Amino acid sequence: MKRRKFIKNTSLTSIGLAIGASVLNCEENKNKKSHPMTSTKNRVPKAICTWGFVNANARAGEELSKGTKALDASIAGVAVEEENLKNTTVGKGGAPDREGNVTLDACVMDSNGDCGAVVCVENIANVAALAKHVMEDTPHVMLAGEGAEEFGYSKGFEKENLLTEDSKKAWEEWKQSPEYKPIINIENHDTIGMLCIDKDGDIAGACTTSGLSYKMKGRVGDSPIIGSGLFIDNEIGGAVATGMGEEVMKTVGSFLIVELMRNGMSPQEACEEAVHRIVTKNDRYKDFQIAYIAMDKTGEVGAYCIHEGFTYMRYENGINDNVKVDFYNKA
Ligand code: SD4
Repeated sequence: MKRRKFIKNTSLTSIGLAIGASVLNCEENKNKKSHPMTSTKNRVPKAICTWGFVNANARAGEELSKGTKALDASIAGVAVEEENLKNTTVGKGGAPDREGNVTLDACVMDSNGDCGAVVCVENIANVAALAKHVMEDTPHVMLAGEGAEEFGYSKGFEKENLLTEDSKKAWEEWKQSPEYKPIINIENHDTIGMLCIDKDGDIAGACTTSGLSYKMKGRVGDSPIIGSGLFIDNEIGGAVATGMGEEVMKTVGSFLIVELMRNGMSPQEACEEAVHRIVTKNDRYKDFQIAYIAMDKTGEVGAYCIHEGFTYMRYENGINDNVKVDFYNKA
């Protein structure tokens, strides 16, 4: 593809997701029959996820090895961290907002293009599974707050207090001098975003978080926003984001990466370009982290971030590796 046409297509994302999506879909339809990534031969199931979430990624990989579809493997994988009380950025045990409420956000996207999301959920830990119910059992894509919770209880989800003693103690200490300053690479683990490709070659994913620690009440970041925290196009690939959600949302980061791959970039090139979009428009990038991981239809993986310290997990053929990621800020 000629460079000029490539730039024309990709810049559409900055004038709006809806317009960009429809125009790019025209391009996609034109190219559908000949797209090089649609072959389903020789594919090995694979799971990747943000940060060093060894157990979560192993769980997803084992599910894929048993033949579980990509969406259910992703949800089973991220549930490990949603239930991990020691993880203060996902699920039960997550850090609260500045008023002491733990509020969870999550979304899922399936290989057929369906998706579901929940935001500001206060009393249910497995919010990625809840997002799948929104996708499958409602006419909607996203439910928020009490409505999402009531729907969850009707589906049999347990009501639980998500604020653990440890998270409460840390919040009380924070309140002594309440400065809102998200820390780059918090303890080296963070939001979990996961992408799986199953034995049929189908790609799906999930993204789940308690969001930024001590955020304003009602704040929602990129993680549950389809196109920002997660995007899948089963003909092309998928991407997920972690880090400062506000900056990911401004560039519709995961959608951008998938569209860049559609236009011929490798997953690595696409992740790098998406980070460049952020750092070139924002001279405050030294103060926040953004990291992306992406996988294309052939199972090729890429990842890139602003600051050193981000890693991702990769499960393939029974091997679960933690991979160090190249970064932009080398100054
Ligand atoms: C958010 N992106 O709520 C999430 C938080 C995160 O690394 O991933 N932090 O903005």
